[in-house]
Amino acid sequence: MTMLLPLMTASAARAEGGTFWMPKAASTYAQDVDDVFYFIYYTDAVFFAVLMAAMILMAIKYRRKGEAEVTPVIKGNHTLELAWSVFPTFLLVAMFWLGFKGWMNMAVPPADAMEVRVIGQKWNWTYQYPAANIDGVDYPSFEVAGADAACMDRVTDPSRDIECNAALVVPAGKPVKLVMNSRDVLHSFFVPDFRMKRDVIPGRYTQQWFEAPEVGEHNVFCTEYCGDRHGYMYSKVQVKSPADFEAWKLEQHKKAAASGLVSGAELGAQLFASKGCAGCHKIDGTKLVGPWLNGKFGTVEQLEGGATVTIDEGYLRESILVPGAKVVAGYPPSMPPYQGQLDDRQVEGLIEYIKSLK
Ligand code: HEC
Ligand SMILES: [Cu+2]
Repeated sequence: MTMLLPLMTASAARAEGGTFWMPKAASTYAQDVDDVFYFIYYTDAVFFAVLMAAMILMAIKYRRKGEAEVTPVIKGNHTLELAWSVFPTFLLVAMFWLGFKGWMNMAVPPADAMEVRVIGQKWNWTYQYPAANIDGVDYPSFEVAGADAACMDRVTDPSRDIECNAALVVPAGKPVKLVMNSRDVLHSFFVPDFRMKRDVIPGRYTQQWFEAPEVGEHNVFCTEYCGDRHGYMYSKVQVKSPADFEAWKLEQHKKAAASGLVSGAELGAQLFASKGCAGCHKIDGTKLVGPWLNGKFGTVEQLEGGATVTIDEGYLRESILVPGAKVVAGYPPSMPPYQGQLDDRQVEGLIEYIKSLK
């Protein structure tokens, strides 16, 4: 039975528009990944067939036929050796080139990509959508998280359906950038239909992007074993038409506003005042004890010692928790470390706040 499993999943994949090897391709770059896969696969298949056939034929043809037969001494053949080194080198360079090109495309999100924060946690995913101004109204950010209350008794009854985990909802035909980190251990965000997989790491931000051209639903798996209920870190990507997506998003924004939930940036603004940041940092482009923090996100910072760093989520997090790790050029290393004094939601709030300062 277990032997049949790969065959069964493969035929299920085919039924849904995939092939024997791959589930259906549902992102703009999925075909590039498949092309590299099939190029390597067929190259290997041809070499395997030729080598095995040659080996069997030679084993038969040149076998030792009698006690008296002496093994000939063969000194080598330069032409042959060069040929079988150079020819495969071209094939390897082609594999590298195809793979590298595809990887570069996947690694660099388009500038106009919509951003969603993805947070991995034992054992579910949280998706946070940023605050937005829609038709002149300011709405707070919102999140769709883990499982809803009705799903929670699955914790005591593992047979309960796990499909009630929240889904990542995105618009069709638009690039989406995921900025991901973990609240606890290493996870990995994998969407097979998109050929997209990236580790989700505590204390560091990783990114990946995708564009799904068609409306549909796709599986999300955690592919980094993270504990007992690793298999429960199951979710969906729901690709909606742009109009449906906007309607859904507006509804979520309104719900968040009605619940009085403060957005990450608002929490950050409160902390900025209450945790003493404002005593050393101004947000109007002037210097105090420390550098001003408005308009900084995405720019390049000069560090003490001559190095530079691009100000992204990872740098902000480090600057807040362990400011001594990278000291801004021209300033004393006098900022106190906030490691252990702020929880993850608070650090994220401060980062959201600093990102929002123009
Ligand atoms: C005692 C003064 C002081 C306090 C309080 C303080 N900082 Fe700083 N901060 C500094 C100084 C000085 C630097 C520049 C030297 C360095 O990089 O460590 C700095 C650097 C930074 C940077 C890097 C800025 C850049 O341009 O690269 C960030 C971000 C930052 N602080 C955020 C915060 C936040 C958020 C808080 C409150 C939770 C805070 N700071 C509290 C003094 C302070
Ligand atoms: Cu996990």
